[in-house]
Amino acid sequence: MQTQQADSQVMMQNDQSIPDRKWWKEAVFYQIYPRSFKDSNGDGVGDIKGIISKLDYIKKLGVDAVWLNPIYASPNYDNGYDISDYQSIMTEFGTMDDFNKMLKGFHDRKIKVIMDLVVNHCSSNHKWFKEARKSRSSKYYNYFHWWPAENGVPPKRISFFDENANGWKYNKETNSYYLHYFAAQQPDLNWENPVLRQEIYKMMRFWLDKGIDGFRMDAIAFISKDIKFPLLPPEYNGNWAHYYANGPFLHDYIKEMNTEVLSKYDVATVAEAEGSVEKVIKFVDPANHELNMAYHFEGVELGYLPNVYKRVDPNGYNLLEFKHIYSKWDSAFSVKGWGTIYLGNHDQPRMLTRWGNDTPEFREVSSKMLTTFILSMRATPYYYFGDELGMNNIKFDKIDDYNDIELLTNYMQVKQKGGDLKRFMEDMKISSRDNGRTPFQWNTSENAGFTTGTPWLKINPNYKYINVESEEADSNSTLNYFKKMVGLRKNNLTLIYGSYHMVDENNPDVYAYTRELNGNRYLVVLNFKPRVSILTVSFKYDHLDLEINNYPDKPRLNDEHELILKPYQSVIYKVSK
Ligand code: TEU
Ligand code: CA
Repeated sequence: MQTQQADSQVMMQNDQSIPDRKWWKEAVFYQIYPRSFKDSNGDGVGDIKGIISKLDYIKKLGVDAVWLNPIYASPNYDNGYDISDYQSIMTEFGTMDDFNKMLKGFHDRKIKVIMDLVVNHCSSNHKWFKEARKSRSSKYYNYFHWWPAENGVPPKRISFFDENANGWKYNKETNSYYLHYFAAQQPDLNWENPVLRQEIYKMMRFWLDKGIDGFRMDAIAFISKDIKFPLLPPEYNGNWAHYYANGPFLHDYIKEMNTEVLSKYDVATVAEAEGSVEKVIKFVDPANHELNMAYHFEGVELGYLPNVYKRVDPNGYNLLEFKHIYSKWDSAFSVKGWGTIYLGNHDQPRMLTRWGNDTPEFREVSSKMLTTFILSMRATPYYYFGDELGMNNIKFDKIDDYNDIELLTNYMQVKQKGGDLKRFMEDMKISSRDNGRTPFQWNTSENAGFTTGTPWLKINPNYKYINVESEEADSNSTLNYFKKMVGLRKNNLTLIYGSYHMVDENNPDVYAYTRELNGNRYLVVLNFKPRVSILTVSFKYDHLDLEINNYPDKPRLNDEHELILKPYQSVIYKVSK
């Protein structure tokens, strides 16, 4: 085993036949939501010292890089996405000294660290905004977008996190309204102002000079606005994010950021980019010299009913549409740039509940099946912490259990309109962001070993059996399956760079594809249904050798080249001609 691995690593390093190899294409990223990972001091909030105490756990997963959600100073209206000082650490999370130690700890273990860059907006507690709002003649006034009240009521802008959905807020001292796409505590920064842009570049250099390995760029597609603020184009009705994501100077700003900052470092950059393939691809087209990877939304947006806030279709999602979306993005990035693949993050419910099946019968198999999908596609995996354990939605019954500003402001909207709050609460059990934010489950002790105090968000009671300690001890656990799958991807350039072709494309129950490179071929087979399903292997082959399987038994292959799969069964074969 040891030598085999070493051999294939040597093989990987010497493989010259793949153009444009990059560490960030070959890496498996692990996303950590620091607030919920590990609390070191009993205040109920995860922190940097907590992360430091678990570096070996992360190393053992086999991942190559982590993305940390924001750890900067913040009043936490949106859990760190409202930054009051970009160059200091949130008090609850620790100090800059802790940060330096953590970074070194990751680097000593050969794990890269990318950080969140949140520059569409800052916090209303940021010095810039506190000064700006005092007077129109403040040198910071133009760091933000304002609508002077003498011009009347500003043209409607929708806010995602506002109880009236109003994206403008009146400020008395300046007799003007400021723009906030997110909460009123998150004023949008004015990228039109070159002085502001330089401040941001300086801040980025500060972190890069410290040695961080890149940025995940939050809501980056929204930074450029048409500052004449025309009426919202009606064709975007209900899809304001797509309008916001298409500002007139967006790509000029990113190109400038690249010239001024990014081009001087070997770093990974990933654009959180709402929008169509044509729009998103611009960020990563190498000819544009902007960013490396794009993180699209189309996959996770599938399966919601139109015109209601985050209500999933009670009939579930359509696997053919799912296959179509992921294939479309694969093919876009096969021509230009590079993509990412994920099913969960801090803005999403737990992948197991949303895309798999969290009933006791299918929890483990469907979780392993989804892990197989994420780690076998041609795109950099961004794997969300806790998914390796098979964590699922907590499904709160009471509004008071929730913390998320998005949910709470949308709840207020429904309430004000006299809408169906019961229904809203039911919808949120499936789709709310807090489902993905409950604390990590380390062991069976009180509070799952996350904290000795009162956790900031309730812990899923299933920690008694879904936790690191129990799963490390069980060779069949989802945790051990994840590690195995990471190993399989990392030792096979074919699973990273190989071409992708769907097999039995119109099969409504099974998602199957081959990955092929330099004569090596793998077949990935994923049964997305809670029942036996059949895949027709529609190409010629000599042997199918099993590489990984989420069941103890092999799928049966009959004489008609049909594979009979158990519920949620997933397998990867090495194909020989
Ligand atoms: O999310 C950007 C974004 O577009 C979100 O509104 C997303 O669509 C929504 O959360 C889905 O429910 C980023 C961050 O990832 C998110 O956590 C922040 O709240 C948001 O920006 C504002 O900074
Ligand atoms: Ca703490």
